[in-house]
Amino acid sequence: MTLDQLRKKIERKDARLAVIGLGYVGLPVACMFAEKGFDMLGIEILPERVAKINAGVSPIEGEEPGLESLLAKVTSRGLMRASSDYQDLSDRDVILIDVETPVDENNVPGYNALRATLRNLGSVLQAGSLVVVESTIAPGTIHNVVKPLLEEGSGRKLNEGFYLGICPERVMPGKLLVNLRTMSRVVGGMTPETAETMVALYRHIVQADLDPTDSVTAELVKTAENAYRDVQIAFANEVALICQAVGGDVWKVRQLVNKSPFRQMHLPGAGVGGHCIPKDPWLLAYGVRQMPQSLISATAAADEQEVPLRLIPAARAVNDSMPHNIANLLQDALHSAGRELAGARILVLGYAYLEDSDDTRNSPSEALVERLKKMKAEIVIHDPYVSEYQGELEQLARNADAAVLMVAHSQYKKLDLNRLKNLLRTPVFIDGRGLFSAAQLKQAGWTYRIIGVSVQE
Ligand code: SAJ
Repeated sequence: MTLDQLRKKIERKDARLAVIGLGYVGLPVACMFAEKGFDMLGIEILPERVAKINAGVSPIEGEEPGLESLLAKVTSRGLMRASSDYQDLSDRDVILIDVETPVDENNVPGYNALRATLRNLGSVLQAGSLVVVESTIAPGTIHNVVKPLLEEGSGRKLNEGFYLGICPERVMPGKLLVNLRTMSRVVGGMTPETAETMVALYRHIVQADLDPTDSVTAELVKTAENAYRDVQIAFANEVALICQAVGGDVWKVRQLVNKSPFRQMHLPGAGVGGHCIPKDPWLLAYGVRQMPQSLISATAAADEQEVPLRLIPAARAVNDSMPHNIANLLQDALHSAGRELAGARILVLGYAYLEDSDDTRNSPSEALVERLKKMKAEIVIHDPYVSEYQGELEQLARNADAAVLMVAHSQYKKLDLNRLKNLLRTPVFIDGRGLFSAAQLKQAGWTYRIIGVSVQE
């Protein structure tokens, strides 16, 4: 099938689609195309997820408005089905890949899930089909990893036997469907005609801009937009540490800085977690290491090709240090209250990585708890969204020697500081997200520390 024939099939909604990886991105994408009337096959390696999805039950935790009902609708109407068998892909015209792309302890993406997916897909890939990677990948990965594996596996040449592109997602837990519908997307094709065909596909589910470009640009945009956010947050965190040291209040400083035109200082806090921000800067950095010579501009002198990455690693180091800063504030406050950290009972408020979410991936609270345990503290954790920590807050607070607020869950904004203080053995409060003012905590009688606020005792 030629690209032109494929595009016509897509426009008529006759193209048979598939999504590999029915996680927090793949599942809503599959449902949205199915809802538009496409024949959708979802490939998922976990049998229990396949069974749940075919029963119209979403396996995704947390509040995802509309997803459960949409999944039930498209499965009950037979528009979408899930399978674990890659052979089922042999009649698919378009295959979207939404598998995880984590980095290892050396911040290098192993691409194990992606490579396995590509090997399995290559062996069943139908001639003339279009493969689109939606996962976030380092610049150069389409050229260096995806293209070779698909050509080897299928025995076909790119742009002759199959077509290839990348269209990174811009979703956020809690807003999966609305983000997919309303956020613009960069559409990177290995040829301009492929990009145009991809635009025809995504036009069915995306109401916002679809920006056609090449694959390297698409890889760069996705990783750079998240590296940008990480650096911005790191700047706010570094200013917070400076304020703590020199007698400032970062929350006031930030408010006044942002009155200056073209300033948008982000929120300092107890750390940066999640599935995107801690990982994507390293994918951007990795792109420099894996970019083949052929793609580096011929004019670049040899030494220029070793791009000295200083800002991205430094920002990651600042953000990763914030849970340790919280531990230091806690130790300092306990000393003021005549307590040692070793043997103290610490109530951690919030274990998710993000306010009003149940997602704990790369949670700063995890790093804090690890550090406090090393310092011989006894830990109790509360989180209204994370199932294993949904205990009774006041029960958990009894006889604690400190409360450490790590996540700005809405519930915590309504904490009765007076009532809570009377439950603790030692009234120490560490505010890692700037939810409360020094005046509020002082008035309630706490020994307190607030991130980015110097000690006013
Ligand atoms: N955080 C701060 N200060 C800030 C903002 C966030 O400390 O000013 C922390 C959060 O507490 C959290 C982490 O950073 O631990 C990440 O927060 P996030 O708001 O960036 O939420 P994510 O991880 O879900 O980011 C996603 C990203 N979207 C995609 O990758 C498609 C990100 O690019 C978006 O900017 C973000 O959602 C969003 O706000 O939509």
